[in-house]
Amino acid sequence: MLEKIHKLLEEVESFGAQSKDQVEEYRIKWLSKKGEVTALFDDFKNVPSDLKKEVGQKLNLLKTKAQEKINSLKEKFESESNSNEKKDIDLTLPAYPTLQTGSRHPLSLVKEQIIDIFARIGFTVSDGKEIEDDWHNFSALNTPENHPARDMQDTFYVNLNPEMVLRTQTSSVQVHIMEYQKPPIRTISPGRVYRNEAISARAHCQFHQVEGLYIDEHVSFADLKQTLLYFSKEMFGAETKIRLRPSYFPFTEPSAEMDISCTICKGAGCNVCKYTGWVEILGCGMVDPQVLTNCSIDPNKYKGFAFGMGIERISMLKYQVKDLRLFFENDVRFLKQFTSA
Ligand code: 2U9
Repeated sequence: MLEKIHKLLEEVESFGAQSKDQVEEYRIKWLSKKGEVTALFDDFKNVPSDLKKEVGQKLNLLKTKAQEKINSLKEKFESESNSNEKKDIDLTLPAYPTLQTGSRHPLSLVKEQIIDIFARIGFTVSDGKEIEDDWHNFSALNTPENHPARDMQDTFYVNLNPEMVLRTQTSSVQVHIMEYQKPPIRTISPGRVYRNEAISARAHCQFHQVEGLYIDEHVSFADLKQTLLYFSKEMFGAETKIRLRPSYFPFTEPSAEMDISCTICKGAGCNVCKYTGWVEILGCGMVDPQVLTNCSIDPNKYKGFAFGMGIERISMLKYQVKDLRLFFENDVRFLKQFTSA
């Protein structure tokens, strides 16, 4: 028996496995229920009693050594396979799951830019209600009873008695301001407006406006022109030119529409400006004295200028968007093209 133990001890000490499977093979060979070391323990009862002490010690030593060898080889193979797995990790890959970062809506970007440009010359921002009464949306703004803008085909009526409408212009916000605030007033009103239009590439039943109002003593048309020139250069670039064409609005007199030199061809002529070199971006004028009177402001003491523009129109020119509907569809393929500066 001692001889067998010594042979096995030598085998254990010299054993070096090539693989994890081989370690398992030898664990079974030595230490399993039918293993060689286990068999020696079973035979121990037949060892003469004078040898029991020596054989017992050697047998225990063999078992410990075999167990230690198996454990250390197992550990070796496990740590090797772990480090191989680590080697396979490509640290340059993006984190998983890839998180998509959002982007600001182009209309928000342009709105914020317009607010910023006017804030630099002292204009505040006024907010108001989207559902308005007839007075603030139409009557105070000198829009007579029989004006086509009041037609149900142009305006969404929410209630007929009393008449309540989805606002068709954000100048309604400024009527409220004039009613409770004394001049000087220098404010812009960005916001959503509604018109009962068929939806197409050029028209929608909702869009966004910025209307501006400046009321003080001695405000002149020259102030209006210079303010709009400043805005156009800040928005479209320092080389931008403006021109004013006479127009008509119920709430301003005189009234004008303003063009800027085409941002695409710089005035040379292209299909964006229809080969005129100019594109219309806003309407403006001196606030009609009747509108001031309607809002309890003395037209003999105060004058004012006003202007209004569609944010979609400015955004279409700035980003060369050809279809208005894209702004309302929230297609991420469109939206992710816009990043804030
Ligand atoms: C008050 C009095 C007058 C605001 C003005 C325009 C001219 C104008 C349009 C541009 C394109 C609306 O979005 S659009 O369809 N607006 O042409 N808006 S003057 O006049 C005011 C504002 C407030 C108290």
